[in-house]
Amino acid sequence: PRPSLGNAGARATPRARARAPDPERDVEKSTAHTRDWIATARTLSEALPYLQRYDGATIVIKLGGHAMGSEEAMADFARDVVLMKQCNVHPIIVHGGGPMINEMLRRLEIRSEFVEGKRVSDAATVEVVEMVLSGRINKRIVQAINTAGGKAVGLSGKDANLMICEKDLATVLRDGAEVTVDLGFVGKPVEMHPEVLHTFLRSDFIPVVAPVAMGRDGETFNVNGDTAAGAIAAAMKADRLLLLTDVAGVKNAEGELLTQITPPQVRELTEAGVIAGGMIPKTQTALDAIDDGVRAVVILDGRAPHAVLLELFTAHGAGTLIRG
Ligand code: X2W
Repeated sequence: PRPSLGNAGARATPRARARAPDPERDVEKSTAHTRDWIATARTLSEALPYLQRYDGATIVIKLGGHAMGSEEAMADFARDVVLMKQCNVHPIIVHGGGPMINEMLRRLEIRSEFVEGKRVSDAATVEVVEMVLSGRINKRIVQAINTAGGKAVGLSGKDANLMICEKDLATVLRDGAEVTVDLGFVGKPVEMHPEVLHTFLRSDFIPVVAPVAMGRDGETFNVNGDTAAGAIAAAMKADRLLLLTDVAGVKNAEGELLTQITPPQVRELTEAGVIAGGMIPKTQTALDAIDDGVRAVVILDGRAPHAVLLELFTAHGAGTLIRG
């Protein structure tokens, strides 16, 4: 690995420049806190091996609806993403927005239910899902990244045929018998066309993807955010898939956080019922992504300050790393 000039200096917008610290003016303040500044410089210096390791890497970050906190937390997340790109580490953001879809469906008095972690989506529901995900949430993230001085581009699985889907079905146990449940317009990705993402990554752009996609007959499909992120990470052969959620990671039977586990261990913990509920779709996404060539997957708490930087650029790490 070598230090890369990457995109250095290419992207400071006038707004970002206006807010940048002024070394001349801040000199008095900095001498008053010399120790703090040395600690800051040391932190930056210690990041060097990580910056070298991830030089030119592709990192897919799934930002779940539960991990999207206040405006301040969103601004921090956006800054971290822009910092990554500035250091020649290429983020692709895939977002969810389950709680925000729930809220809009409630306002419109449309009832909604989940089967196996997936929202049963009739035509009216999928219309609302697309409006909320591709509209409100996608643009909120794009705006936050651009405010931090980045160049985000919002798209969904429909754009440039990024993700073609087929109807997904769920199999559940009812009265001891397996039954297939029709989830409506819930899609599973079956054909990926990631060229558009490669084009963005070669330039300064940061893609932000909403998990909505098209079927072969022109239907609109609602795709689970984790599933979409896994499919995109696999298609991009990403170095890392980070699943940002509202829990610390995978825990053992004693409730202790597991910092690193292998796919066979994930299967054991699932069979033993230790991995359960909402964690199952995440670990399943992780196993599929690793099978499909993603180097490692990390499940971590996106509400923790600077979770992404902590995971990528410090020895500390965060959450649970799953690697073969
Ligand atoms: C999800 C898409 C959003 C999502 C939904 O309708 O809620 C399906 O369930 P989170 O915030 O990541 O949970 N789609 C099929 O995944 O949001």
